[in-house]
Amino acid sequence: MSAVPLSQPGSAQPRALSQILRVVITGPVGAGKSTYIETTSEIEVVRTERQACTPATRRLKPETTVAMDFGRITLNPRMAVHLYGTPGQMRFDFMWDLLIQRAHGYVLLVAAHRPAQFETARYIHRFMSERTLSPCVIGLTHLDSPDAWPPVELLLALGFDRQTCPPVIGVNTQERRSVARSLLLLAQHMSRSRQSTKAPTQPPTNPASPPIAFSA
Ligand SMILES: Nc1nc2c(ncn2[C@@H]2O[C@H](COP(=O)(O)OP(=O)(O)OP(=O)(O)O)[C@@H](O)[C@H]2O)c(=O)[nH]1
Ligand SMILES: [Mg+2]
Repeated sequence: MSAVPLSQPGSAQPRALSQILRVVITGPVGAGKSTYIETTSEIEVVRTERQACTPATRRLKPETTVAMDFGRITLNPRMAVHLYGTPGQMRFDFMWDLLIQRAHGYVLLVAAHRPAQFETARYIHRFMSERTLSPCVIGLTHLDSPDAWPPVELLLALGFDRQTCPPVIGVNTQERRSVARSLLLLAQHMSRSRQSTKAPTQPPTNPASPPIAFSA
C-alpha cells in the first residue's frame, strides 16, 4: 500500500502536507502501546482508556485502552506519520481488524518479562499478517525488568525462526529516542519491502548470520 496523497489532482487549495503514513502499534495488554504513542506524538494524544473490568487485565493495570490511541508526528513539511494504538484485549479484536486494514506498517510490542502473553503476541501477529501484507517490526519492551527473557529465546518462543522473523528491536516506550529508533527501523523495512516487490529476485541469505537478528 502506498502512502496516501492528501491533495486531489487539480485542487485549487495549496497544501503543505502531501503524504500520510499510517502506522499501527499493537501487542498484548500492558506491552506499552499507549505509552509509545504518548511519548512520541507531537499532538495531544487521543486516548480511550477505561477501567479494566476483567480480572486478568486488572491484575496487570487499572485502566486499559478500549478503542484506540491516536497520535501524530510530522516528519517534514510534506510527510506525517499517523500512529494508531490498538486495544490489547482480544474482545476488542474488531478494532485490530479496522485499524490494520489501512495500515502502511505496524509495530508489534511484546513485554519481554511476561511469558504468559507470548501466545497472545503470536496470535496477534498471525491475526495481522492474515489481513495485511504491510511490513511489521517487533518491539521488545520491559527489557529493563529482571524477569525479561533473552531476546533470541523470546523470539523462538513466539514461533519465529530466521526465515520468518521480522526485524526486532528493544524499545523503552517511555523514551522518545528509543521509540524513534523503532519507527526508523520500520521505515527502513518498509522501504526494503517496496524495493524487493519491484526486484525480480531476492538476495541470497548469509549462512554465517545469527539465527535471529536483534538490535538493542
Ligand atoms: N519499565 C518499563 N516500563 C514500561 C516499558 N514499556 C512500557 N512500560 C510501562 O508499562 C505500562 C503499561 O503501558 P501502556 O502504554 O498503558 O500499555 P498498553 O499496551 O497501551 O496497554 P493496554 O491498552 O491495556 O493494552 C506503563 O506504565 C508504561 O510506562 C518498558 O520498556 N520498561
Ligand atoms: Mg493502551
